[in-house]
Amino acid sequence: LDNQNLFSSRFILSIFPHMFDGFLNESIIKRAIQKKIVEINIHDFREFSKDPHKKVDDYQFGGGAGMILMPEPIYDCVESIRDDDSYIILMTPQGVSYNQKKANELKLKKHLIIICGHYEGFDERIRALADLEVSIGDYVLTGGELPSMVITDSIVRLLDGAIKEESTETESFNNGLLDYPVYTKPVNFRGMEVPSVLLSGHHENIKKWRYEESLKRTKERRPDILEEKTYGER
Ligand code: 6GU
Repeated sequence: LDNQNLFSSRFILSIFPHMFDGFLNESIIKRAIQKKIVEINIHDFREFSKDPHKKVDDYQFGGGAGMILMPEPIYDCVESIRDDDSYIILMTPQGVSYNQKKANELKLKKHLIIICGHYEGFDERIRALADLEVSIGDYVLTGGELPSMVITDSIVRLLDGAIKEESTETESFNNGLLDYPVYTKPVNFRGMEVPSVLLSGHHENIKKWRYEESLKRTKERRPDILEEKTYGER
């Protein structure tokens, strides 16, 4: 069997490396790093600035408000870590919308480099470095750091050994449907009962109930993904 991710590494470029402290040091991500399922390195491209004050941004030509990230520190930083396998992502609200399908594609990349912009924008020539520009949704954030954590989280949990296999197989979006409702103890909580079929021990009926609930929930909440599932993938 070809284990796609026996070892994979991700390099995140950001001038705010401490934003990643909590993310890398808790829960599933921490464990995946300890288990050597993934290696994640944060590179502060400010260290590549040749300016005596470690400047990485400047005013824009033509006039206008806001500071723009300069190309050189980012190019120098990328060139210090890239190899033939590197796949380079630029986080920007102008990028393609991120989704589960993209996560499944990106988990196959052995060596990801994720560039986080910050401030008002980045020099257009930085785009030439990227294989892909990614946005995590139609709203504006102060920088690419949170988005880079969002995509890293979605990828790491898919890597072999990061979490129990079953949980990624049945979850929302993977079969193109939202999750069915789940319950744990107690059977009666403040008058709200666990559906009796789940207590029946009848596996066929449980399976059928879950599928129907998934379908119902998807119809109610996300008819858009249901249509994509029915008509989209030919
Ligand atoms: Cl990738 N960056 C920023 N700054 N804002 C965003 C985004 C990225 N995705 C959605 N909003």
